[in-house]
Amino acid sequence: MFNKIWRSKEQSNFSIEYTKEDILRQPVPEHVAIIMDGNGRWAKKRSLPRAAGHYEGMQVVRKITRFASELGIKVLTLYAFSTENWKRPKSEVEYLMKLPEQFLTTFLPELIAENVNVRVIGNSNQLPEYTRRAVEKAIQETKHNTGLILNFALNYGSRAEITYAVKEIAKRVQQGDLTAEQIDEEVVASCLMTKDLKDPDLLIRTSGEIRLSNFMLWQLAYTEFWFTDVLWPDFTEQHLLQAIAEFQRRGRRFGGV
Ligand code: V07
Repeated sequence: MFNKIWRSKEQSNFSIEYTKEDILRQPVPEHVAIIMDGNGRWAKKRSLPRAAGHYEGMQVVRKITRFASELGIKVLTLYAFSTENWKRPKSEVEYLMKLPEQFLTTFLPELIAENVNVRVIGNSNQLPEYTRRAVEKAIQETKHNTGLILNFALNYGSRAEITYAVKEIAKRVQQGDLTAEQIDEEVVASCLMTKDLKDPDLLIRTSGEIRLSNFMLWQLAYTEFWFTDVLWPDFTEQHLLQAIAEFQRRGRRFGGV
């Protein structure tokens, strides 16, 4: 309570700054999902190549992963590359595909030391060999870790995920392992790539876009949404605290009977 600092609008975009301790007094969302948008725009504003924005965005992934772990968040799902992103210029796609390897070469030892469990959702088959190899190594070397689950959505699209699930279920029915009557929400959820994860409690999207862009359509049915104009490379720990504080405030207002 006493840690809140009031600032004038000129000094900061926050009317109230929160500390980690403020936030930890109430339940923290267990699963936070983030659409990390605005890297290209961040670069453009600085007359830098788009790649510079992606690189800076990757540094923010490290920072926010550390902080999510400190806050005791159980699952952090990050939208790193969508099935739509293949439509971008070839050189940009090539740069993006090198980021997982670059990220993990320098950061995997820390992830291991911090007991982080790396996972990926999305279609890995279409990824370049070096990308797949780096990601697979991280998954293998952290698979017994019991701390934060760092879940990257990589070549992920929600409609493709749901379509795959429908096919899976159709095959089971065809084989006689399941009847049409037995298909319920639990069966559908068990065929999604998130089958071992609870649904996100909080979705954050940066950069001022107010849409889902084919991200976790099924899983976000009951999720609280928090949108900000801040570009992903400018996203700080304080922004995450702001989002969680708002999540907690909504919980207090509607959580009662
Ligand atoms: C990417 C940086 C963050 C902003 C969004 C676009 C650019 C981290 C990863 C990553 C993915 C899998 C993995 C380890 C790291 C990543 C892509 C783009 C394609 F196992 N950041 N980041 N992958 N950006």
